Amino acid sequence: MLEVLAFATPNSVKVPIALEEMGLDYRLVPVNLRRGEQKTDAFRALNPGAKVPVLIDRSAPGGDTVISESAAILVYLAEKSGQLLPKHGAHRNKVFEQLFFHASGLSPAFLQAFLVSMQPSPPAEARSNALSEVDRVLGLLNHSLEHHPYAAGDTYSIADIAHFGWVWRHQAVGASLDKFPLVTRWYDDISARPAVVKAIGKTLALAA
Ligand SMILES: N[C@@H](CCC(=O)N[C@@H](CS)C(=O)NCC(=O)O)C(=O)O
Repeated sequence: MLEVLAFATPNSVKVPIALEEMGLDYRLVPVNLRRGEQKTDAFRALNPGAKVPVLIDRSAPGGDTVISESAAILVYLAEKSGQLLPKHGAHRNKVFEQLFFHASGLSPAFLQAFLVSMQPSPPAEARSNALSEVDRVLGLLNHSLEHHPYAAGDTYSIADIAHFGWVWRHQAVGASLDKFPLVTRWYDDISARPAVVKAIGKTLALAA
């Protein structure tokens, strides 16, 4: 059984989406960020960075495996299940390209816009700078989708799941997909996948 320490957040939702898509058994363990549970000694022992998600695999060969960083968790699960990450070739390289773009570009841009939007009276310039960076990364995703239906190629992969986690929260950060028709098509397509619907329901229930 896999355990996922998570809350109703964009980085968390990626993990149950992957697990539902892969058909792996798992248990969600809530870490209530509103109550600061990510800052407890017990949680920091699992992730000194004090952030969700964290995956614990108690059935890993060689003993318990604990992993943080959502993109690393997605790679771990893809390799464990043999799904959503090609084993060789150009498509695999493109999945990693998108995952690194996600971790270094798209995710920080959305996080910054989210943090600005949480301020009681965000300075107009900070808000506009944050949203223009979100538009830049969405433009890059839109550009990738001009060449193929999914972020890294012709088939759905963990790169799509990584991007989807944050794009799912575009309204909360004050962004719009209107200028990005291919991102809109991709987002609608992924939102309708049964595994995604199920994972979102379970993730939102963590904050209920
Ligand atoms: N790079 C990390 C970011 C994780 C992250 O920022 N998690 C947020 C929720 S989406 C969190 O735990 N925030 C709690 C805090 O900052 O105190 C990943 O991809 O997993």
